[in-house]
Amino acid sequence: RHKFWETQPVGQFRDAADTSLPDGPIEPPTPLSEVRADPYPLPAAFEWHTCDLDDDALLVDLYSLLAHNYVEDDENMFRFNYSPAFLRWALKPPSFFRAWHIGVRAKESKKLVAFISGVPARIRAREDVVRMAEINFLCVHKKLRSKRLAPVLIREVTRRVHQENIWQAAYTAGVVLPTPITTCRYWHRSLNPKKLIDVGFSRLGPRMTMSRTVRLYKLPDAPLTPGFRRMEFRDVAAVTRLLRAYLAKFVVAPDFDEVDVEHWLLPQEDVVDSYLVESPETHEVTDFCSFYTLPSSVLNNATYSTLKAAYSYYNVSTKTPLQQLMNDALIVAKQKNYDVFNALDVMENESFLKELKFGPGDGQLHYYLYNYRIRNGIKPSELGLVLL
Ligand code: NHW
Ligand code: EN5
Repeated sequence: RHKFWETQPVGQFRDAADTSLPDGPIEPPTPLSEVRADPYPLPAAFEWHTCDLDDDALLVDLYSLLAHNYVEDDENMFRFNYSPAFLRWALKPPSFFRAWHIGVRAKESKKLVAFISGVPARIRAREDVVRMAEINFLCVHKKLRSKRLAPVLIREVTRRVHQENIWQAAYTAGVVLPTPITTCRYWHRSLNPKKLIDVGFSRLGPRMTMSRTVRLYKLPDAPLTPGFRRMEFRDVAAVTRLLRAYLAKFVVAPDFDEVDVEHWLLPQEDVVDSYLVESPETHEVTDFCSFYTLPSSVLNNATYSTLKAAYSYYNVSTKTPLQQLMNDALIVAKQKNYDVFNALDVMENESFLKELKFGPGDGQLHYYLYNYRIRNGIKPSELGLVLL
């Protein structure tokens, strides 16, 4: 069934019933001297190209490969359109490895035709903090599909991760592979319902008119919580403390330090937005919310070419109720002209989704670990990890 995945150290569907297998690494590390020294062979017309994301021309090539060939919804109406600035942010976190930005080019034309990436992360599974690679942006040009190129890309990124003495990875996918640690649902909160309906992202509910729908999703003009403001550099230490204490509650979550928080959560225009509540009395930072910006191209629509979507990222509430905090996040996203606010049912998100008028989407997101078993998996609410 899975000619490639059957050969890999991942939970195999056939082991699902075996409760004797312990949590933790599936296979031990091998000595670095035994890690294959040279790249896996590609079909003769192609060559490996380690990408330099500081090179603007390369960045635009990667952007275009993904803009035309990356993930679509099940009816091929929308395709993710990660911006160049977003890609640079996603792929150059603290201590990133350039060797993990792996392109495949056509030898003759030098055209970029495939890509896969990893970035380093510390991820905690129960009590165990593990150095991992987060694998993302696996993409093969539409004209080169079903030729078994993806397994070559995956083996090559695995080899380069092993060369850094890292033996585990985390990744997400919309497709089912052996074997998810959990399966999450996407939820969507309309901010610009008329446009969403016009492009086929959502539908007019039964017995609903357009004007009733617009009224249903109306939001105040400005955030309601006193002390709600954008995160700044001076907040990094306070946000790190809040976030570390919060993420400790989940079974699988990143282990963020201040350097990580500065990279992943300090606001960057049209890439990542973070807000917090600073108590007007004590000036203590008590609550935090964030979202990242990932537009989608609208395929085959005469009026609109893109949807501007915000994706819920990390949120922490200690004083402001989470629902009120997320309502303020919706308000600022609406003010910034986003069309839709998306969230997964991870962490405590279930507690506000219905109340804030999110509706379930038709997409799922499966979470995976490579070479790390978690017996029986976990619930989405036990997951404290959001990948981009
Ligand atoms: S998920 C997004 C993946 N990208 C897309 O969906 C973009 C559009 N599609 C494509 O570009 C986020 C192609 O369809 C791709 C497959 C390239 C997806 N993950 O070359 P073949 C990520 O980036 C398996 C893993 O003929 P293709 C996460 C499939 O099951 N495996 O197919 C990436 C089959 O294997 P099997 C996937 O359509 C995580 C084989 O590929 C997959 O031309 C990567 C077929 O290959 C997917 N999304 O190209 C794993 N989709 O065993 C990282 C298909 O079933 C693992 N396949 O026969 C960890 C590595 C690091 C370890 C470090 C210690
Ligand atoms: C991870 N880094 O399917 C990359 N999106 O629901 C891999 N549906 O936008 C991730 N089909 O439900 C891959 N509207 C997995 C995601 C792939 C993209 C995807 C889904 C997620 C999506 C929309 C549009 C569907 C268009 C037809 C959807 C309904 C919204 C409605 C709003 C009002 C209240 C009810 C719901």
